[in-house]
Amino acid sequence: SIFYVATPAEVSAASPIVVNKTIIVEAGKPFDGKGQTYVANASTLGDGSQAENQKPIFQLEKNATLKNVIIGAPGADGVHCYGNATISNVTWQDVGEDALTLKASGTVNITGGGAYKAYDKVFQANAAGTINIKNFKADDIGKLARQNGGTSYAVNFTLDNSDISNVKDSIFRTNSSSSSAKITNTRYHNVPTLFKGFASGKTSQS
Ligand code: ADA
Ligand code: CA
Ligand code: CA
Ligand code: CA
Repeated sequence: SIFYVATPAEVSAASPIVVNKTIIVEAGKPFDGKGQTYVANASTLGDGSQAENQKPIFQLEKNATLKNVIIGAPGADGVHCYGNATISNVTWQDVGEDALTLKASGTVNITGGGAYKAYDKVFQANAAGTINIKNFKADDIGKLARQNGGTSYAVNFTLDNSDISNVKDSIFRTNSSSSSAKITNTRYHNVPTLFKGFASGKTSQS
C-alpha cells in the first residue's frame, strides 16, 4: 500500500499539546480532551515548580466540564474552577504547583482519573464549597486536598472508592472548624494521616 498506517504505539506516543495561553472553558460548556495530553508552556504559564502565581492550563467558568484530559509536565497551576465544575477522567501525570483550585464558591465533582507526583497539594480550596472525589487514584503526593491555610469558611470534602498511596502529610487538611471531610470505601498504602485540623465530629471514615 502507498498509505502509511501508524501503529498503536506510534499513535499513543503522539506529542503533547503545548498550551501557551490558559484554555478557558465557558460557563456550562464541556471540554473533551479525547485522551490527549496537555502541557504548559513553561515560559508563559509556569514551570510546575512550587512557585506561586503560576497560571492554570484550564480555567473553568461556572458549571463547565473538563473530561478525558491528561495533564503532563509541566503542569503549571493545573485547573482553576470558578464555581461548580465537573471533572471526569482527568489525570495529572506530574502535578505542578498544585492540580486544581476552587477559586469561587461551588461544588466540584471529580470522578475517575488520578494525580501523581505532587510535591505538596493536589486539590486546593480557596473558596467555600464542596469537593467530591470519587473513583480516583493518587500516588506520591503531599496532601490530597487542602483548604487555603488560615481561612475559616466551610469546605466539605468527600473521598469515595479511591486508591491513595505514598502520601507525605495527610489526605485532607484544613484550619477551619466549620469544614468537614468524609472518606468511604478507600484503599491506602503509606498514608500517615487521613485528616488534619478538622474539629471533632467533622470527619468520618468507613
Ligand atoms: C498557598 C498560598 C496561597 C495560594 C495557594 C494556591 O497556599 O499561601 O496564597 O496561592 O497556595 O492557591 O496555590
Ligand atoms: Ca500553592
Ligand atoms: Ca510534580
Ligand atoms: Ca496553586
